[in-house]
Amino acid sequence: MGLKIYINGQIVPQEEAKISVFDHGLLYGDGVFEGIRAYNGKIFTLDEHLDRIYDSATAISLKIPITKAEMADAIKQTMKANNLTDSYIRLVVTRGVGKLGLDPNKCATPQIIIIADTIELYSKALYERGLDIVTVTTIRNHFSALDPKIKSLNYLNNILAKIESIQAGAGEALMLNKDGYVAECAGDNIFVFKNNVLLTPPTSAGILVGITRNVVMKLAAEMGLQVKEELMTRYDLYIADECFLTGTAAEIIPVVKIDGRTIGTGKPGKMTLDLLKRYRDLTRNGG
Ligand code: PXG
Repeated sequence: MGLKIYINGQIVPQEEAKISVFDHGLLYGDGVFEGIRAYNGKIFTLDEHLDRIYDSATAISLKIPITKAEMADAIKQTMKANNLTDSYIRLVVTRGVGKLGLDPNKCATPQIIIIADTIELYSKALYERGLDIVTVTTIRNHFSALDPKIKSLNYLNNILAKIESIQAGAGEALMLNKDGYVAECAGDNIFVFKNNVLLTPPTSAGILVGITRNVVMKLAAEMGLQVKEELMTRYDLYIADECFLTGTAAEIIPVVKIDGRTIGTGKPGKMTLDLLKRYRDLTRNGG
C-alpha cells in the first residue's frame, strides 16, 4: 500500500513524491530533519519538535519558507491523507535545487517533505530482555565541527557508529566525545540510575537535545527523583544500578549490558520500567 506524501505544499502518491538529483540535501546532506510520533491521533510534543527543526534550520542559515503553524497544519493533513492515528512522522527540509558547488545561495527554495508512516517498533521481547550496547571508536562530532544539537541531514557520524555496533553484534552504539566523556548513542540519549539518582550527560557533552530526554527528566522530577545532568565516563555507566536509552521511536529502552559487562542485575531495572510505564501513560492517555 502506497503512502501519500507531502512535498512542497502538495500531497501526492509516494511514486510521485520525487526530488531533484540537484537538491543540495542529496548532494551535500545540506538540510535538517525531525522524527515525530503521533499516538491516538494526537501528535506528541509537536511544538518542541517544530522548535527544534526551526532552530536546526536557523543554525545552518536555512530559512524554512512556511510558518510553524503552517507546518503543523501540513503534518496533520498528511496524517489525515494516510488515515493514520498512530504514526511516525518524518519531516525533512532540504536546501533545495541548485547548481553543483557548496554555496547554499545557489539554491532557490528549500524543499519540504513530510512522510507519515506506520511505526516499526522494537520487539516486545527487547523491552523485556534489555539492550546490549557497545562503546564505539567513532567519537561524536565536536560542536566546533558540526554541533550535535543540529539535527541535520549529515548523519554519517551516527551511521559510522551504528555500523560499528552492528559489526559487534550489539543493539546500539555508545559514543564518547573527543574528551572521552559519554555523549549519547547513535540515535538515542543515554541515562543511568545510581543510588536512586537519575544521571544523564549535559548538553555541553555534545549531544542532540532529545525531546524524549526532556520529557523523561521532567517525569522523573515529578516522581520525586533527583535528576542530574553530569559529565560521565564509561566508569559511571559500568557501576550504574540501571541504564536506559531514550528516543522518539524507542521511547525508553532498558540497557542490560555495556561492552560485555552486566549492568545492575542484568535485567531491566525497576525504576526504568516505572518510568517507561509513566511515559507510555503520558503518550497514550495524556498522563
Ligand atoms: N540522539 C540522536 C543522535 C538522535 O538522532 C535522539 C538522540 C533522540 O531524540 P528524540 O528527540 O527523538 O528524543 C535522536 C533521535 C529517524 C531517526 O529515522 C531519528 C533519530 C534517530 C534515529 C533515526 O527519524 N533521532
